[in-house]
Amino acid sequence: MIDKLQELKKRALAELSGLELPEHLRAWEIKFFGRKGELTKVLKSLQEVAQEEKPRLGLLANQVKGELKAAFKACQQKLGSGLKSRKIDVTLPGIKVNRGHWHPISIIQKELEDLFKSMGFMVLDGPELESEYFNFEALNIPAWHPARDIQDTFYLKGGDGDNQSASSSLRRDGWLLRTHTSPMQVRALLKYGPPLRAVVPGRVFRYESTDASHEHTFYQVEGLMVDKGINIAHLIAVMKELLGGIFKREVEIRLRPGYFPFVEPGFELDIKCFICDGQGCSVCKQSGWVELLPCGLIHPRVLEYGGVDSKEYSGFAFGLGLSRLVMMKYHIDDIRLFLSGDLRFLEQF
Ligand code: FA5
Repeated sequence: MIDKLQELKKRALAELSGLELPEHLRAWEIKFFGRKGELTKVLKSLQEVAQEEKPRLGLLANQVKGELKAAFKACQQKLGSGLKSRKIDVTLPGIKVNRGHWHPISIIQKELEDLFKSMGFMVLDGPELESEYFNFEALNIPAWHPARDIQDTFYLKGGDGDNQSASSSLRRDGWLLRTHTSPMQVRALLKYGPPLRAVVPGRVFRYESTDASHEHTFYQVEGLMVDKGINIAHLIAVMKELLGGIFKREVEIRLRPGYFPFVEPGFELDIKCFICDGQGCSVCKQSGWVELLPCGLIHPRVLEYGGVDSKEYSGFAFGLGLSRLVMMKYHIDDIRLFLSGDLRFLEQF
């Protein structure tokens, strides 16, 4: 035990004298004086030595402890004062802090907001946690309607939703994660009334399997314009302005009939796939076209749900797939990259 104590003292002092920076002191202290430190262990083992040996060894152990503590204090003072006298070159460049930057979806969202503001549209925000009433029913999709199956939905357990409609006995009045930004059509009409021009960018959710062009969480921009005499010509003019403003080049589009219960007539506006230049790839599912911009004239029943007289007013609405638009703009070939959190991807923007 005596040899052990002497050896420990010698080694601890040698290590202490070798320390050059104040930040190393803590590690030394833990090594010898910590809860499981070397000296602590020796002191604990004193309990096991023979009774007659205890006074002598106890004295020695306490001496070693005292000497090491004193040496530690002296070293603390020496290194501490060394730090005070150390010169700091204030002209050296500072440590660069990495500043964040906008996500590619936010970049395009802001561009779109500016574009629509310049055309007199309001930019609105809507709830991501939505009632079945606004997500479906007020959009002319009652509970029995097969169109509900098109959008696989994350329903929430419990809750009564918004008790807005007394009409349908089949209505479940539950809460869900909104499957599209369209619920804001009726919410905005109820709040502001016509004439109305508004866009609503936002995150939407669908319970579906993912692939290169499908995510469970993605972004849309809803747009609507309601006034007297609004027709398809207004819709096409605004769609053209939108695509020209974002792509700043000629974009090949095709318009085909599309079915959405909340518009009549309804269209699907597709753009030629930028990833493969129309040749066919995983993003456009080998078709050469990307479904981007469903739109149409707002169904009279939806206007009525929004408290608008459909005989006096008409309007158009569109639901732009923002995530897919960003993919086309930056030639991104997999939608899953957006939420991957991969800095190698994000730092390119
Ligand atoms: C809708 O969501 C309608 N609310 C759009 C609408 C609004 C029609 C107003 C008429 C009037 P759809 O389910 O097709 O429609 O989605 C709209 C766009 O969102 C699609 O064209 C596509 O670009 C994008 N989208 C749809 N599902 C996904 C998905 N899983 N991942 C990424 N983008 C998607």
